[in-house]
Amino acid sequence: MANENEKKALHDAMVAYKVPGIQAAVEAARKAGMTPNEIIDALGDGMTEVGVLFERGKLFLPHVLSAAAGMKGALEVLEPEMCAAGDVSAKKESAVMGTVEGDVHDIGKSICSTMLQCAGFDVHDLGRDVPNAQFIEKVKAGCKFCGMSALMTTTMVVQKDVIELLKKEGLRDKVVVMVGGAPVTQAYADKIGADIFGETASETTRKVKEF
Ligand code: B12
Repeated sequence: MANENEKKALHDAMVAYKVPGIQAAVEAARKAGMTPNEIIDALGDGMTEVGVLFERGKLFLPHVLSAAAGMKGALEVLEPEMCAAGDVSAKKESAVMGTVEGDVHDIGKSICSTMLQCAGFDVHDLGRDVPNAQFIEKVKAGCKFCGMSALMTTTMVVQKDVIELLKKEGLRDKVVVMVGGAPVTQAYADKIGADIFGETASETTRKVKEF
């Protein structure tokens, strides 16, 4: 199948967690004609594998940090190209994105932010460990979409807290709430009353555009 070798090389370079190796695999994939989205998806698969190996004690924190740095570097390189290929004619709706309070995992959230931006959205990315009140302020300021990422079972509950806060402020009907992150499921999104659950950045962008 097309680009299967490059996909495997991207995945393997992430698992090998060395930044120069990741850069070289990205370069080779671009030369082979893979799109930025395809490259990011393959790197994301590799990052997930890094997580599994970390959980099994086969990789340690410095390795995870190095893989994360490689992923971020790749995102920076690919972002301009992604945006050039994106649907810039789309109406510019604004979206606030952030990783919830108490959680510093921001790789997946940043991928989603970048893809939304490239799809023509005006994205206000608040970063990670974002205090609940900052999401509310952005909705008050006019953001029509509010995206919250949580990577830990201990922080996914914060997504619910922000939704409750939106209700308390009378803002819930004015905003489309999106939730995501590895432990979050469609069932959980339904339970806390979110509008959109995104398992991947591509799926998130598709659902947001449909909304
Ligand atoms: C990389 C990583 C780190 C890096 C983070 C670097 C960074 N800048 O993000 C570092 C090393 C800093 C780190 C730290 C910690 N980590 Co960590 N980490 C991971 C790891 C290995 C990978 C996460 C990742 O980047 N995945 C790849 C991305 C591409 O996938 P993703 O985030 O799921 O995103 C996709 C989708 O979910 C979706 N999506 C994501 N966000 C959003 C948002 C919206 C709105 C939507 C719609 C969709 C969406 O789209 C994305 C792209 O397709 C996971 C393992 C795992 N299985 O997830 C553990 C993991 C999440 N970490 C864990 C833990 C415990 C920690 C620490 C507490 C460790 C410690 N003892 O210090 C600290 C956290 C401190 C804190 N307060 O947050 C646990 C959490 C367990 C739990 N309770 O649930 C995990 C599961 C590992 C484990 N089993 O132990 N970690």
